[in-house]
Amino acid sequence: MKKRHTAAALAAIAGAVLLGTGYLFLRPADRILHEFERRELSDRFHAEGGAAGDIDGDGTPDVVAGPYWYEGPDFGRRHTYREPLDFDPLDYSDHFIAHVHDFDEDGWEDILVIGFPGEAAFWYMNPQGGEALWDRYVAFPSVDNESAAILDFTGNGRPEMVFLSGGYLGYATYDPAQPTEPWAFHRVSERHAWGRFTHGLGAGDVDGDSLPDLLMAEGWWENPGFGSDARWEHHAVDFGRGGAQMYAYDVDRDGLNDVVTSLDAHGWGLAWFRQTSEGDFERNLIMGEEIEKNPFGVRFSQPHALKIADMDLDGLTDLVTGKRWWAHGESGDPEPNADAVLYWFRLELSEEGEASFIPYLIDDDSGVGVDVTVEDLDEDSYPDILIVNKKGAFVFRQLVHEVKASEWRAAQPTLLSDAD
Ligand SMILES: [Ca+2]
Ligand SMILES: [Ca+2]
Ligand SMILES: [Ca+2]
Ligand SMILES: [Ca+2]
Repeated sequence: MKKRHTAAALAAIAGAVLLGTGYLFLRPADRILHEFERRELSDRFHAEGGAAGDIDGDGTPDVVAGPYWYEGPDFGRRHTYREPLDFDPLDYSDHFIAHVHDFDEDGWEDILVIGFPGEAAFWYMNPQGGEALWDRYVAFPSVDNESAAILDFTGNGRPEMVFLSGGYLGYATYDPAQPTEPWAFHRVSERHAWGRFTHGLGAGDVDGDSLPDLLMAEGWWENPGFGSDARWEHHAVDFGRGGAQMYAYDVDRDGLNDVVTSLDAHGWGLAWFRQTSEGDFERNLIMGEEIEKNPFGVRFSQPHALKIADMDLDGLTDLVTGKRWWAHGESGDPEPNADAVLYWFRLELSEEGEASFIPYLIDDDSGVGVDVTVEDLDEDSYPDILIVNKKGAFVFRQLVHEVKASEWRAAQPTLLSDAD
């Protein structure tokens, strides 16, 4: 497909420099192409999310996809760490969100798995190499929310789980001296009518005091300090119907952290909410249901997983998301059989500080699960992507090279206003 741009449009989308002569100069950084090499690890449905970490301790990242882990750096050798099960794509797996960490501190990375929403989370103890199935321990008996998070939320160097349980929002911690004991849940909110299938959850510093707050579709909860007994104050904001992972960071670099979220995990919409000096949030649609609700005409439904990462290492934090194909089977949700696309959205700031997210298609036959892993898997500093979902398991290695200006231009998405 031939791509055309007016010079002005190209300057607007790429930050390229238009001189008075009408000749377009590209900065060296504007001639870098970011392409993704697709590697299919499996075409079976084992899980809705993967994880990365150095499982075999050889110094290179490996990847976890359901009951298997694959040896880096080429991911060619597969190992089984727990009972392998193939699932029907019309149904659901028992493995939604995973994380690699050495929970018992024996020097070998272990695997934490959050299962079907409302079910238990288990961690699997690495038997220090070998091919035996790993022993498993209950981390927490009932983890609600479809975007439960595993991260170092408290800043103590160890991962915690953030989720809903019994109608409360909170986080769970483990005791490294007793790693096989169930984790302790710390309530943050009042009790709500939240069920196991609640959508949208995230941790991020909304008010700029360096403490991570908690985000849900109905607003954010203000962290009073982890040592404090004070209740976390709820600030009501309409962040959509319930999306995926939610984030707070300063998108437009005005000194106030903003919120980035998918608007409806099983419908349409991706947006960033600009925080005003009054603490209100103004919605800026990145992608809506109508094709014209994205300046580049990109639209896809079911954005059920979202990650932030500086994909091109330009200092601005970009987005990775895609379609969760067949989330409710072949006839549920809007456009269930549309291409299972995976995109990254490059954040661009104009000199006036106006933010735009430029969509780049990575793949059209994978999409996302309930999670998407964005980490540097080949140790070249550029983030790569691991997808584990109903289509199978895939690694997308980011390849970066400088090209001629004409080749770079041809690879850029076309503005709708500029299309033939
Ligand atoms: Ca271990
Ligand atoms: Ca801001
Ligand atoms: Ca960037
Ligand atoms: Ca990389």
